[in-house]
This record gives sequence, structure tokens and C-alpha cells, in this order.
Amino acid sequence: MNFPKDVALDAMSVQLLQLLEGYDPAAARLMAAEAERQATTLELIASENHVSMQVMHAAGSWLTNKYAEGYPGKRYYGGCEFHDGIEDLARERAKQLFGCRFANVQPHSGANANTATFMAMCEPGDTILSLPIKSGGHLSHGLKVNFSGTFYKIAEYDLDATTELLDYDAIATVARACKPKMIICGYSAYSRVIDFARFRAIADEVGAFLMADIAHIAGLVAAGVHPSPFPHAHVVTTTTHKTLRGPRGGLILTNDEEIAKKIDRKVFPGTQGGPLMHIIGAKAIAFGEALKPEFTVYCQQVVKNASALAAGLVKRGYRLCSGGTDNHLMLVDLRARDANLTGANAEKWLETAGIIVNKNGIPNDPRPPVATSGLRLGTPALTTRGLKEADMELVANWIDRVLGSSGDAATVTAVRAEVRAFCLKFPLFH
Ligand code: DSN
Repeated sequence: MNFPKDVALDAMSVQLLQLLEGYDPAAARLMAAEAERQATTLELIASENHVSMQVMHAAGSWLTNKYAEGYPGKRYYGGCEFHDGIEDLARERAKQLFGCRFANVQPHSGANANTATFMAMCEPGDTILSLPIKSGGHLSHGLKVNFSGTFYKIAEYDLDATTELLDYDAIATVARACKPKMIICGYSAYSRVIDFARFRAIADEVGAFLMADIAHIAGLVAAGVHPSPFPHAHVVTTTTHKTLRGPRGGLILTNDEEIAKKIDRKVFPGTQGGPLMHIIGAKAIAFGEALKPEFTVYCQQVVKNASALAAGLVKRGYRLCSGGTDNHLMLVDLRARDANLTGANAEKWLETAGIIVNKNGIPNDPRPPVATSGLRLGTPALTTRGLKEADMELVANWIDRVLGSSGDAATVTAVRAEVRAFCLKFPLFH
């Protein structure tokens, strides 16, 4: 395998590539290239992270071989003894992590968790109140082309047009008018603290359920760095692979026994068949990691790094939506730096320089989603690698050199070399 000598790989990954080299060279080449890409680029996509070696290899283990439809103690297949143990371990750790009574660890993804939750809490045609995707919501919260917007009547609240913050009085007004069956809070591109207690007060006033989708901030919530949706939300959904730093997957939590029973039925057999037991095994290990004191320190550093990166960008003339960040991400309005700069160009130029980001619409963005005026940047992955506040100044500087030069080829090449050398000082596993 022609793997670059200066990129460190853990022993099991080396073995895997060696196993594949003669067996399936096409797959081996692509997997090696991806390992190198991750090791030599700066990952600033707010919804991504680098899992530990243990979580990564558990996700590729013999647990993948089993059908375990049903739940621990009530399976539709024989041979599930140890799978029951694994799923129980994941459930118990999830409950401990979020301080709640019930956990379903089977959703294959966050969108699947939301599908099962919608089906458990509402009937088709019921009204659901949520923030639209264009303002930082999520497609599974009611986008027309998604199941949520197809089978439910979606009412929307929006951010305040001036402050770009949640306006709880305005949300209450919309809720009184549309009388939803369920209100959704929790977002994909909102950089401020969410007041779950206030949302619950609004839900109670109009007789609605409150669903909190904490996919982005789950790690911060588990670590106590962002307020918890419990005891306010009736149901909490999340992914497990963002700030929580687990394998790709979903999770549903609640304190209510009746809701928990409905959720279980709607995950299986309602919307899924056999659970991905290798992923549930990896979730158990990741939740165990998140219960350790080091994880709290990690999440605190994620937030400190986001503040430092935000300051570095503001200093260089960028505008941050809502004026800043309280969590792991920021939404950058590029037009303040250069009126012609689009998110699409910024994403492309930065990728060539080894800085991985995603274009993102900003509130009331005049440009279409394929262009956008913004970038969404997050610090979970960089913090996993060990970067600290001082490093954020370097990152802001690299970003600005690339964007300030409008993607000039010589500048991008120079930054790419610097980023690669820098990344090699921060191996993915340490
Ligand atoms: N696509 C995810 C994100 O990037 O935020 C949400 O599902």
C-alpha cells in the first residue's frame, strides 16, 4: 500500500488496509485516500467529529453479523444474548449521560429518530410548529419534500429579523394562533443557547408536546456546557456523531413511560427493522467515553475554541449571525468581508486549501441554497485533535488568506502546504 510515510495510522487501520490491498485494491485505495484526507485537513464542519480508535473499530466488528429485531429480552431471533447486553449497556449509559429515564438507541440516524418521534407523538395531518431549514432548522422538522412536510401540517416560527435570535414572545404568538400538536426546538445552524424552559411554557400554554432535537449540542448538554432539555421536553432526539463524538446514528430519550412505549413501537416495527448492532456497540463505548471527566473538559474546550475562532474572524472583517456564538458553531456572513463572496466559492476554495467547511444560508439570505452568503463553522473535530484557542488564530488567518485572495491559486497552494504540515502535528488518535 502506497500510504504516505508521514501520516500516522493506528495498527488496526494499517492491518485493514493490508488485508484489503490485494483483496479489493479499488476499495483499499479509496479508503486509504480518505484516511489521508482526514489526517491532513482541518475539519470545520460543525456536525462532524473524529471518533476514538475504539469507537471506530467497534463500529466495524462482528456485531454487524446479527439480526436482533425487537428489544433486549424480546427479540424475534435466537442468539441475541450478548446483543441484549450490548443494547442494555448503551441504553443505561445514555440515560445516565442525559439524566433521563428511558432511551431508545436503535434509530439508524437523527432523521430516523425524528420520524419515529413524529409517529409516536402525532397523527398524520396534525400541526407541528418548527423553525424552517432556511433559518437554521432541519429538513426532518418539516421541509415540504421530507416525510415531515409531506405527512404533517407544518407551521413555522422564525428568528427575529434584526437580532437573528429566537424571539420567544413571537413564537408564543404563532403557537397560540396555530395550536400545534407538537413544537420542535433544537437546530442545525443556531449558535446561541436555547431556553428549553421557555419553550415548555409555550407548549403548556397551547397544549402541545415539546420535542427537542439536540443533535448539534448533545455533547455539550451531556457535559453540562449547554442547559439540558430535561425536564422540559417531552421527547429529546439526537444524533450520536456530532459533539457527542460517537458513531453515526440516532437516539431518542424521554422521562415519560407512556411516551417511551410509543417511541419503542414506532422505532421497531414502526419505521425500522433490524437494529445496527455494531453501531449500537460503538454507541455504548462512545457513551462510556462521554461519561468520563475528560469529556467535560473536551466540551468546554470546544466552546472556548469556537469563541476564539469567532473573535479571529470578526477581527478580519467577517460578520457573525446573531453577533457571535455560545456553543460549538458560528454562522459567518461572508458579505461583510467581500460583497461578492458566496458560500459556494468559499467552500470550494477552502477545500482546495485543506480546510473543510460547508456553505450555509444565513437568515433571510438573498442568495439561493446552491450559492448562499454564509459558511457554518464548528470546532468539535478540531478540538478532538487537540487544538486550543491560540490555534484558532492560525485557522482564522488561513481562512482569511484563502477568501481574501478570492481563491488565488498560489495562495491556496501555500495554505494547503501549511495546513498539511500543521495537521501532521495533531494525529487523529493520541
Ligand atoms: N446534516 C446535519 C448537519 O450538518 O447539521 C444535520 O442533519
